[in-house]
Amino acid sequence: MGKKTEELLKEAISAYPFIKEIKEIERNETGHINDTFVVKAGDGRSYIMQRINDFVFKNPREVMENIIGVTQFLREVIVASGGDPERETLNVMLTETGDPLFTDSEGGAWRCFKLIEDIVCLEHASSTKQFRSCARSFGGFLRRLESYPAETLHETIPDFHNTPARLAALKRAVEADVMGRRSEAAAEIDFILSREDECGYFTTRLASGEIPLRVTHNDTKFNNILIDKASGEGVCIIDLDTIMPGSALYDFGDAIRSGANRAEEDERELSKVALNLELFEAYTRGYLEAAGEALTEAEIDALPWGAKIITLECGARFLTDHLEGDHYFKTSREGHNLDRARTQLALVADMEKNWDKMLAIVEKHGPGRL
Ligand code: ADP
Ligand code: GN1
Ligand code: MG
Repeated sequence: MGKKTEELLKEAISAYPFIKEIKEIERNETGHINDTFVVKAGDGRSYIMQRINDFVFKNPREVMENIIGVTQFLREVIVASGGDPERETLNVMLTETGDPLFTDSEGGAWRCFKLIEDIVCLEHASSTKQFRSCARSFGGFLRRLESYPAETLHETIPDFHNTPARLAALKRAVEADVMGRRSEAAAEIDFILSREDECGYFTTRLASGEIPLRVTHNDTKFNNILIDKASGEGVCIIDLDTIMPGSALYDFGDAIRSGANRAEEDERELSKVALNLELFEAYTRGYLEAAGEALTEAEIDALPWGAKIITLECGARFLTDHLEGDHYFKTSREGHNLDRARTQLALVADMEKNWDKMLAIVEKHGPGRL
């Protein structure tokens, strides 16, 4: 950690009076967006301190308003069902002045959560049983938020899963080519643009009402669920920065993209990238077990499209960031975002190869067959 960041982190910690003494600070490198630190206090309690990425989130206060609203709502639902609200949802800690945000001397926005203990956080699922359990957690999350007043949510990132808008951004980045990286990415650019017709899959169906708008998480990457170390069950869904009205297809899709890929998101050996169909089936079963009754038949039929379009969109986003000079996603090596884009596109290609099998799996576990 740079000296400046360490100073600013300490400044932020001092805004939280319950952290009287710092025993240990560790950086958590899992996410691509925020700066995350685990802070162990003198009394043995631990906290997550996060500096919100203000390049990505232009209005951190609105992000926190969404999170406070949603976590308070979830807390009541969890208590009513006999669950443990300290473990099953994020708990936002307030500063000495009762604020969910602390602004440091350089204008950086910080927040603090209770650390959830005895969990693991993984890049992709290690067993079908574990993935199915996590799918039930994500499906349950959608159900728990069914009656949340969607109109009170801020749109923290406009057009977050507007795939045609993502493609338009890619085209602008290709055109501008500010880093001179266009020619090495020509095959990837072609791959995406040749699927342009499919990119309106979500937007046209949401606009026509064929698929309903719901309160969705929108970033259901597998490392955004904390898994109980002992039981292997999904415990808590985290990273609530992009909770906004959206589609269940986004949430299903991103969990498959991230959790059911046989390879890492930044794997360079593309022959390792493939959709694990057993994991796809496990997730489909778990998601439908928990959310199936709330989903419409059109949504269930479209689940494979959720997986494919979200993966394609994510590939386009990584590629755009690569072309623009890596300002959005954190990178730790040269060409990191290009590598990530390549894995996403290889996964799309593998989904296309297995398309009939994906459809058959959803059909097998779809409405009336649970
Ligand atoms: P990003 O937006 O950068 O992905 P996240 O909010 O997902 O940030 O946090 C990054 C990582 O920090 C998570 O993947 C998880 O490993 C860990 N983490 C975040 N919140 C908690 C928490 N309350 N308890 C335990 N671990 C957490
Ligand atoms: C980011 O924040 P994190 O690492 O959980 C991104 C997602 C991408 C994902 C790709 C706010 O997720 O949309 O799908 O990286 N989050 C944001 O790994 O852009
Ligand atoms: Mg995250």
